[in-house]
Amino acid sequence: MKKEKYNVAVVGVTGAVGEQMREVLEERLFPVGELRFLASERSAGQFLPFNGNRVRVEVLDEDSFEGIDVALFSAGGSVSAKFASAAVAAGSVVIDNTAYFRMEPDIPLVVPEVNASEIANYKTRGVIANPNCSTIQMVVALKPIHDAARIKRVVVSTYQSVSGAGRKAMEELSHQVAALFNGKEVEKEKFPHQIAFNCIPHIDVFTDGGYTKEELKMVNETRKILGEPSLRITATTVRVPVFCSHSESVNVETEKKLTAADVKAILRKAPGVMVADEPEKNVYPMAIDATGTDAIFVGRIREDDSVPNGINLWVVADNLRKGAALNAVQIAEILIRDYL
Ligand code: L14
Repeated sequence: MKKEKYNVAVVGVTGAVGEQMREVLEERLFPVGELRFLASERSAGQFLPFNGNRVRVEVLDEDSFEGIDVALFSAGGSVSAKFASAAVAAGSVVIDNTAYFRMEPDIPLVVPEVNASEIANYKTRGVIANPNCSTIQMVVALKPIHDAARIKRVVVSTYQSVSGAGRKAMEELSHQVAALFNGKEVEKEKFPHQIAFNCIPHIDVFTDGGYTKEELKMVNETRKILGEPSLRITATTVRVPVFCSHSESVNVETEKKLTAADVKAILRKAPGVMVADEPEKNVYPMAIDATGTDAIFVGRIREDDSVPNGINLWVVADNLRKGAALNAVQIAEILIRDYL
């Protein structure tokens, strides 16, 4: 018999994504039975609001998952590495928002608008991986184009907000801006350089080939989610002094010719996508408009005449919501509807 309510644990509940997890669960009326807020010793003991109640944050340990149906993890890869197995052993399904499990072949990597049917494969390991924020917003826009005309190659450059690096990183941007206006020394900790009034072409760590891990995540995760292991795709990921929402310039080459009008029509019908493309009225997607919303905004849709079948897109979404918390909760909704 189907349960009416599901016991949910949120790991990393005090973080920037954890906060959005709480909001999204509440907003979408997720049928929450028992709710367990989990965090490190440092953050435990505080109370956080949920549906008009105050929920105490408990210390995460091996015994935290007794009776939990769905465990949403967003406390960093090392925490997932250490505690996901305890959750699975307790019978929970883990939805993991870190890079830790994403590329494991027997773990589904899911964006509901693109490959919801993969959720069925949670059974093998008890874990479903939530993709990287920059990957999620791009594949939601690419999938309907791929279905219509087969994508041959993708070149993407990102303009990523500081919130992806967490609350401290957001404070760092504020503090640097204030310091500069007050003639004080800029302090830096979360980013390798001053982020205020700057662009830093460096997210996550560098690998031997000269790409950062963030760039390789976009390449490998996109291939996995689209089920195209040899898709030609290259990425440059850049941190910009924006608080929330990531923007992306995406160049796409397709097998079949699509006009800009074709692409607009395809994207207008695409699930999760909002076309914002009226250049004559200065309407195009922007980070400040996307923040706090659920959609993937696509605009600046135009033909790239430097190749036979090229299209340029500008794709913007709230990286903490669709890029993280919302995507995870959407996965949880399908999981409980179809499998638990
Ligand atoms: O892979 O610093 O989920 O903006 C996403 C945010 C990696 C770091 C991931 C950032 C993270 C990234």
